[in-house]
Amino acid sequence: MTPERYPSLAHWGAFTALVENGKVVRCEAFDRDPAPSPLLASIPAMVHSPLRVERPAVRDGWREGKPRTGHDAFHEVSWDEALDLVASEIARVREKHGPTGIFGGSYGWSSAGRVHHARTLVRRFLFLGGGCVDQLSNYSFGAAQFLLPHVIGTFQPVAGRVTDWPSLLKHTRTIVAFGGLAPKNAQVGSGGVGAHVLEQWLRRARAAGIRIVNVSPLKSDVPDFCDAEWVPVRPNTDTASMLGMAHTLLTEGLHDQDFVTSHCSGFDTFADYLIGRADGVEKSAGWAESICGVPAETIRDLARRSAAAPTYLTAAWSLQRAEHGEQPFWALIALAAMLGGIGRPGEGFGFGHGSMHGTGVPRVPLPGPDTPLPKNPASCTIPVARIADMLLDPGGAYDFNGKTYTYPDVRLVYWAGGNPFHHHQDLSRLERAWQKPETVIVHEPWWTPTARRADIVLPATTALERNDVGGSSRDPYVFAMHRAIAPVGEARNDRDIFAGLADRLGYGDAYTEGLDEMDCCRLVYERLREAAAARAVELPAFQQFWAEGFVALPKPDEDFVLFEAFRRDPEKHRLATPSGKIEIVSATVAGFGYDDAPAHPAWLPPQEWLGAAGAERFPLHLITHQPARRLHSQADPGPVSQAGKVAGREPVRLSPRDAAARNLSDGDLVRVFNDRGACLAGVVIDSGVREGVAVIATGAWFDRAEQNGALEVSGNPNVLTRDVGTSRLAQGSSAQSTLVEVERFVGRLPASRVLAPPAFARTEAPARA
Ligand SMILES: Nc1nc2c(c(=O)[nH]1)N[C@H]1C(S)=C(S)[C@@H](COP(=O)(O)OP(=O)(O)OC[C@H]3O[C@@H](n4cnc5c(=O)[nH]c(N)nc54)[C@H](O)[C@@H]3O)O[C@H]1N2
Ligand SMILES: Nc1nc2c(c(=O)[nH]1)N[C@H]1C(S)=C(S)[C@@H](COP(=O)(O)OP(=O)(O)OC[C@H]3O[C@@H](n4cnc5c(=O)[nH]c(N)nc54)[C@H](O)[C@@H]3O)O[C@H]1N2
Ligand SMILES: [Mo]
Repeated sequence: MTPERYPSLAHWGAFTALVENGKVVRCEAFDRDPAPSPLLASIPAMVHSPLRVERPAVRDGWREGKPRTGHDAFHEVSWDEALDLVASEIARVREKHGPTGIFGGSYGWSSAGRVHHARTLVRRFLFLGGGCVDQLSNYSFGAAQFLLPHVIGTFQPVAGRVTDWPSLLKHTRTIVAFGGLAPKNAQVGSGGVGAHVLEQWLRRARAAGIRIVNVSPLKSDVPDFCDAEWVPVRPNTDTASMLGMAHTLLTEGLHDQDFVTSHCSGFDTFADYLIGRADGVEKSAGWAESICGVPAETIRDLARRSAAAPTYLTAAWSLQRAEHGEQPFWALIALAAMLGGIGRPGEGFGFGHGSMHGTGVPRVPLPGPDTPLPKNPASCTIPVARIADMLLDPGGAYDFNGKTYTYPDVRLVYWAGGNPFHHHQDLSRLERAWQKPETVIVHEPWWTPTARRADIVLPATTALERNDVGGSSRDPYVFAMHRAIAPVGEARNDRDIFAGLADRLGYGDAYTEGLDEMDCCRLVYERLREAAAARAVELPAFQQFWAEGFVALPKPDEDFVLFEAFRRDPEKHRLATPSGKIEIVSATVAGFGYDDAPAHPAWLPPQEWLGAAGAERFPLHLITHQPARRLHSQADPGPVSQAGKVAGREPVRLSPRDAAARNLSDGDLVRVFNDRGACLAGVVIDSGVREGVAVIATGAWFDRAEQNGALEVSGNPNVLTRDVGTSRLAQGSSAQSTLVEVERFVGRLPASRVLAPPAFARTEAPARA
């Protein structure tokens, strides 16, 4: 029997789903993808997983106000019953507590298809129904998003266009990459990836003789074939290394005085800081060494080489997901300004070249396919990572980007398309906060840790069960996603679930606008087609696009160089900062008066780092980077992720010396702990890990043992991370500022329970495959 074939798309790649007897049997990578992601192999198993939520379910004990433990039993109900219940809960809370009684921020990536993008849909549903508390920004680059507008007038170089690879290849001699350039991360892009190209660009860079310097605690952040220089820096201390480089440039007269005068503001004050006029501390390379652990000679040498030949500076987003994460990004810009190459091909700075697919990939500047949101009448948002603070402290005040706000009093949490019990820091604290709302409603295809902590779980389809259009502004393809199979169990599309609820609440027509699924696909595509036409790019009609399964955008005519126009004419092309220039010193930021975000880039030690007082108890700096074998927590139970487990748990990477000091060998089961919590992990000894550093990827499904105290048994590092904002300026997530200790696990091994569905009381005999 020949399988049926359906084009589709995931955040980690485009593919054709092969279907036999109504089941997805295989995913064949898009034939124009030069380096398809191995993650495609997890899709069939996940679509037909026993962990699928098959019917609407209500948590036992919800009505009695019993705590949400993650191990509660559920009873299944009919769709009618579930929708009536949800609609009446929303109506009740809205009536009694107003729109800010409902939390609908619902952060998370969910699907690549933009018609069925769950987070967009839940906010559309709640906004049209009167509003809700929303979440601002993201976990990815929250610090940068609110700092960079003060410095360069935009945060575009983080999320949007930076100098592209063809330009770098022609002009750059050295790339200094803080946090590396990791193809593991470029596997994914929000909205999907047509062609995985980072590895190609890195190979071309190598062939062009470009030296790559990997300033990172982890050697593998740049692939071996690049033959990069590895500068193993202490985590969270990059600012010090950059200041040390800046000091070298200044004191050796290697900086571009003309550029900092003509294109920047505040350089003299910063120079005073570098030579210690303000605080009596010279930020010399020797000073930097004592903080970041990189030899002073290496720092000086890097500075001199950067000044001697065209050098491009880039930093991974991870650097700013740390306490005071604003500082390394600001320091990088100051350093690039002193080198004087901003706006010149092959020089200047960028961010995230190895953080996400598409950074530096040439593409015509068109938006990706998207569905615009209506206005939120509640006009109440919190910085995304302040969710636990909000739930724990209703009415409490907090500072954010120059203003003071109060947290709303949330009674109902509505989550669709994200997994906070994966993504948030200090999950024990979130568990406490999560007991506060009266009702938690979650849409999920799978029984994730978050679904298990909901009161009402509504089963959502996966992308392969519906028609959609996917793509992103960072990839040169747009994809048709064809419905390949019937919904699994009684799963419904998020859009249809909300339509059913809006109907019950009296605004069904406003929600759907009378459009069906295919109308929406056509609309998303047509919007893109119009935007393209406005730039003289002609895209085929919808019919043809849908039949062919994808459309390729043309290559741009010219290389893109960030800030080229500003460099050419800083008067005519002023930046959107108060001075119109690059603000090495920001009077606006200074005016906020925050001790954790001063007027210019500065070394501010985080609470937890290897130089902290008291670091003896927890002597390892924990890095929780993005997982190579999955997207966040998605498909953790799938075969690709499970094949990477060690001793059945998420691996923890340690340097040979740190492993030996604890008498640990490869494959040992360990307990990773600090005062906030503990999780199990399996040891991998890696000589490419800096001493004093432990690395656990994020995303193992959070699973709390009932015995053994608060032990987390899968290896979810967010039981260890600290839940504080990066600073009062940006309030970003600071997951990377965490100290831990590691010891051999002794005692009875708690079973993992999260890989089987929760206990059920079914309303009728189930037909669970
Ligand atoms: N310690 C630490 N923590 C981190 C980070 C870190 O570096 N360190 N990184 C942070 C970052 S940058 C991010 S972006 C976040 C990611 O956090 P999330 O985006 O919350 O992570 P995902 O696992 O992708 O969660 C998406 C959820 O949506 C569900 N889903 C998929 N498709 C659909 C659908 O069609 N409908 C519905 N209703 N649901 C669907 C999936 O099953 C999954 O549970 O994590 C953050 N957490
Ligand atoms: N395969 C896969 N790819 C992904 C994702 C995924 O879940 N899976 N998630 C995507 C998402 S949502 C995001 S936001 C991006 C995030 O992109 P990044 O933030 O770039 O990703 P990370 O893997 O957290 O960090 C990259 C590397 O930075 C290094 N690093 C950590 N702390 C420091 C530090 O203080 N100093 C220096 N110099 N280096 C440090 C670590 O060794 C780490 O491997 O990744 C995206 N890519
Ligand atoms: Mo992210």
